[in-house]
Amino acid sequence: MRLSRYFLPTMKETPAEAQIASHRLMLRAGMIRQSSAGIYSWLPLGFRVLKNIERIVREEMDAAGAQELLMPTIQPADLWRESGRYDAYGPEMLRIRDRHDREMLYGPTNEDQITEIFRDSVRSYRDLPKNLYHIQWKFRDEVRPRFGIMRGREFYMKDAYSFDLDFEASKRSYNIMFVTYLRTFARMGIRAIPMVADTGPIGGDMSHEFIVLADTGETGVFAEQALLDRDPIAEDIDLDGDLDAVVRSWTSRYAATDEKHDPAQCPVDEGQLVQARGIEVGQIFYFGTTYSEPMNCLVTLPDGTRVPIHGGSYGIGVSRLVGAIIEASHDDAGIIWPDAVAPFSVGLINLKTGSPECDAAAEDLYNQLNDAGVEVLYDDREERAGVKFAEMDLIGLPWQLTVGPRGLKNNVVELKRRATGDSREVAPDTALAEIIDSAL
Ligand code: 5CA
Repeated sequence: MRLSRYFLPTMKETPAEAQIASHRLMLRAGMIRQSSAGIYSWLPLGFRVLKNIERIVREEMDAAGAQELLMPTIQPADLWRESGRYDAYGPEMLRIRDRHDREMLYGPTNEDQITEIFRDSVRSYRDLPKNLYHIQWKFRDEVRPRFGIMRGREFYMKDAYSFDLDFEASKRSYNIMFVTYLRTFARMGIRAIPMVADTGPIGGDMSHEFIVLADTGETGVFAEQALLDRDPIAEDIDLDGDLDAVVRSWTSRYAATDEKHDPAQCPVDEGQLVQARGIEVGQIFYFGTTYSEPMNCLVTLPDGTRVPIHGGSYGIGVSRLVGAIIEASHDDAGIIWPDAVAPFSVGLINLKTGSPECDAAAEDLYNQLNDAGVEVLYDDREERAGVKFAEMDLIGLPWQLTVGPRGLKNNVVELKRRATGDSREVAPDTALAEIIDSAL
């Protein structure tokens, strides 16, 4: 993509309304624009990151055996009356009436809807287990929407729903999601720590939140250092294996939000206990028959008896993750994207657009990167070098490749890694090989 043609409305000034780094940087980097309180448009650069995160979530859900579907954003109120939580949900639910005066709502979550779908289509215990998920916009009329897309009113969520015969089977579905979440977040270049959680309006009696450490997080957390040292990708867990043991190896270590932390009860030595702040990027719930009983979601057993299924639900804040990743990964100059979610892998800077040598060398690199399938944003604008460098640092692409007249005389370009700031002068071919090797 050529920057001269790209829609990237960056801002030099720090927007006054933004209180935390990710909100400031997303506005300044031209990723989002506010429409009304807690509701945002996703501009091209932000949308690319959102889609990258969504892709990783989808790949991991599919690998875990879950199946994707798509449910509507608007739901009938009667569905929520059937499950018994229409009134209980309170003012966070956006309630609307259609032209026939029918009561509708903009879905804050979809347990009721998926239970109806399942009930109407599934008869036998042989149809179990199933895990169905979708990635869809949600609306919650939060009292205080804040921090940009981090606590929005409209937000993008992956929500999955499991259906099992009994508690034991449901626990297995829960465990699969537990380890899948650890992998999913690690693939995005962040560490999320599972912590015991309250179930709130979703209901049920077992729940974990997955929390990413960041100074600006809304939640205070305490966690054993050993949890931060683990690498879920390297562990390469077999989803058909003994997941109880894997989950226990996480949950037996101390990790608690400040609401649940009790210094008197904490078994960890001070030297091993990390006190930090964190952002909840996912939450999983086991709620048993909370929905299947009132909604009559039953399956028939071999002996002919009909029993309510056991359910769980599993959310990931896809849009919140964009902010959470920035909170966990930025510096004074701007965002530092982890490779896996970066909107482009490389920012190619032409220091002297209009000079035949620089244009030819930069165009050649641009074409070769594109041909190799590397996503590259090419700053071909007639701008000052300082402006180009500052904007590249702001938008935080993993690699910066700079072509300038002085370097070209010696057949070198500058290759910089955004995360470390390390920069080297290398031959264009060497730079290409290194980028292609790391990006693909
Ligand atoms: N139905 C369950 C799981 S499928 C559910 O709704 N869980 S939740 O309430 O915990 O939301 C799931 C995830 O969505 C949260 O972990 C959080 O990352 C994200 N989320 C929740 N509320 C907001 C919000 N107002 N703005 C942005 N993301 C949010």
